[in-house]
Amino acid sequence: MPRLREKIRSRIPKIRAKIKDEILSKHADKVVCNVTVKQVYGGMRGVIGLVCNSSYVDPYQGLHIRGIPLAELTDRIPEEIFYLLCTGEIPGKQDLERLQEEMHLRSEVPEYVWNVIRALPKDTHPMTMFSIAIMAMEKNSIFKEKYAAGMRKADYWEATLDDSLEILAKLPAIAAGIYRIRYSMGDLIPYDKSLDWGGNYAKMLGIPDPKGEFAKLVRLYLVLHCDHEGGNVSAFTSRVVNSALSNLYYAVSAGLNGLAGPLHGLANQECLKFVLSIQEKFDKAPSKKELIDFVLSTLKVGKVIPGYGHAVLRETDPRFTAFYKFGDKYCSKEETFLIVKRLFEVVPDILKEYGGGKIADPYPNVDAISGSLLFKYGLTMFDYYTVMFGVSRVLGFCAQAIMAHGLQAPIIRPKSVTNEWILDKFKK
Ligand code: CMX
Repeated sequence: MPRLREKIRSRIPKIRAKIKDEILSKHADKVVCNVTVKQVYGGMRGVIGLVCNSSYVDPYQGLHIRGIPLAELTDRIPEEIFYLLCTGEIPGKQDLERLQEEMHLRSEVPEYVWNVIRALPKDTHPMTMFSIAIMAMEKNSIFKEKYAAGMRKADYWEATLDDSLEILAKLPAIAAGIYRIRYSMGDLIPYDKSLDWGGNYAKMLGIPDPKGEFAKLVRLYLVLHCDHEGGNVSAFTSRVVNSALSNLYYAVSAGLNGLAGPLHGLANQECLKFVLSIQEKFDKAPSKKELIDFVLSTLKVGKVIPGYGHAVLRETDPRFTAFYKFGDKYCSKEETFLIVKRLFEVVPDILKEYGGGKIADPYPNVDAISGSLLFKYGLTMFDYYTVMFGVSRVLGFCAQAIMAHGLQAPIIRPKSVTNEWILDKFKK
């Protein structure tokens, strides 16, 4: 039994006691935030209605994983981050090895998953394939089986941990397999039990990587996208679905479906399209003046500048900064990266002024840069990029689900009202 399981088991009663004795017993009826009519109509932006202990996004300093700023975690590997998300601790060498062994044991993808993927039309979006692949395995849910056998509520978290390990262990092979099948890249590349999670994913994609730089980028990518609080579209969707005790296969697939939207995870695909359209128009990295004109003309036709803005952040995303450092080190001559750099020089100032300053966050988010780096290493099928984002974000979906069940969180069910209800309320 891996130490991860024991760590979580020992933490759950402590967190439950903290919530009961220090929070609910003293503050249960206190108000955490007021909700305005504008927020009710405005996508609930800024409404506090959820607890997520795995990560926190400070508007100015960005993502913190279990209280640790992301910038301090960029040299870690994704398995360490998963352990951290679940337990609040970075694993020691032995604990990490045990988790990796557990993943290796569960890594084999059932043959029928490949049959399902291959049966889909060739022009199916890779995110659709990814979501379907997870759903295809739903019959194997340990949670589902134990629930049917009368599992106690106190044990939900453990069955969810089992489902998490089953899904996570198979994700690199599934995601890489989708890449190879969808783009006719040849045979599937076998899983290598001597490699880590990210290293395996990089290898199974089959991108030539003589210096190991691509594997480094994949590990960094998987660390940077792992979690971003509980209220973003994908994490929230995944949690809502899981709160109905739909097992993790349903919840992960649902979260991925949310991630597939262009205002969320698909933005990285849109960003690279945007960068490539600049490259094509100017046939090289454009001058500052040319770029300003291009950005202004994009805004003028009512399009968003992909990769800029955020619902919570109000400063440059530290995930963007981490990729930027990688780019400066390994991709400094790459044209797509140079365009990204130049956009960073001009876009924030334009967005600050645009629409009378209506854009809350004129700075880049992670999607503004990630694609330009993948592109440099030969991962040029940019409609695939959100799949890589998804592989990483499932770490967060799983950690959040395990903890929600550990705390025996109830079904999520906010209240909605009608226009008439609102009019009536303020008439009085
Ligand atoms: N370019 C042009 N206009 C933008 C903009 C951008 N990059 N970002 C925001 N705006 C506009 C909004 O469309 C909105 O316009 P309207 O009032 O006309 O509807 C206005 O500015 C205010 O929006 P906001 O409060 O600043 O931003 P939201 O919280 O509503 O939306 C986000 C956040 C990310 C959807 C938005 O900034 C956007 O569309 N960005 C581009 C897409 C993108 O990069 N998405 C990835 C985000 C990261 C992720 O979740 O994965």
